[in-house]
Amino acid sequence: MRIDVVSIFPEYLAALDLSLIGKARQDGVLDVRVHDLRTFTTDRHRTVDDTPYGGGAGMVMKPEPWALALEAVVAASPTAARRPTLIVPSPAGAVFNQAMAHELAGLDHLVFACGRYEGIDERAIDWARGQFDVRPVSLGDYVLNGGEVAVLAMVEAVGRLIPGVVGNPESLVEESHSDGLLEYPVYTKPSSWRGRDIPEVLLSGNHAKIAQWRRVEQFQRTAERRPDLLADVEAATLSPADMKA
Ligand code: 6GU
Repeated sequence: MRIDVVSIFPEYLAALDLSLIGKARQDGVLDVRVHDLRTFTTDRHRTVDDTPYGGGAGMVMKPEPWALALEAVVAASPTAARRPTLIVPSPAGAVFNQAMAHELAGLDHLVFACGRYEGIDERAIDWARGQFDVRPVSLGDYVLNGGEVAVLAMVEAVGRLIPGVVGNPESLVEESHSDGLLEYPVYTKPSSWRGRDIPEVLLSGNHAKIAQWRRVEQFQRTAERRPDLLADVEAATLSPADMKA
């Protein structure tokens, strides 16, 4: 997968050299390129922002450098035939979730446009719809200063779903949100620690019983912490054993 990130703070994305994503880049599974928006300015001061028409607080990112940067990214796209997906991180976007991560993990070329200040001139976004599948995306209902931290989160969530990025693909199967529920609690040695014993069923060796216990824990946890998720879980996935907990 090819990933391009355009930002006025390319150093923010240095964390993508680390850990599993860094390893995937070294292995050639992920081709991540970070671009400094200011290299696409044409004035001496390398200006990327200006005051908003209509007034109001803060600054707005100018459309010209964005168009030049995104044109360069399209020109260098390895997917010449298809339109790359342009993700515009914004608190005004659709909320990112695991389903979206899976969807994006199936694409060949993702481009992230990191806005700062009060956002990017809307005409640049509209213009981009001519060459990209444009998707404004939010991490949740709070405000960040810019898209960079959101890109770190999204690239990690998407990247780890690409075959070959996570060493053991089985670890992707039983994790929070993979089935719409939160993950069950996990324990490791010692079996007794500071007066706390692990749940006895986990020592039983009865794999069916363990699986059933974990399923019940998933439902209890989800009901307590994220009741909103339960509405989306298919009624069909509820077995009588899940219900009686
Ligand atoms: Cl994706 N961007 C910004 N600037 N703020 C956010 C966000 C994204 N998601 C939540 N808050």
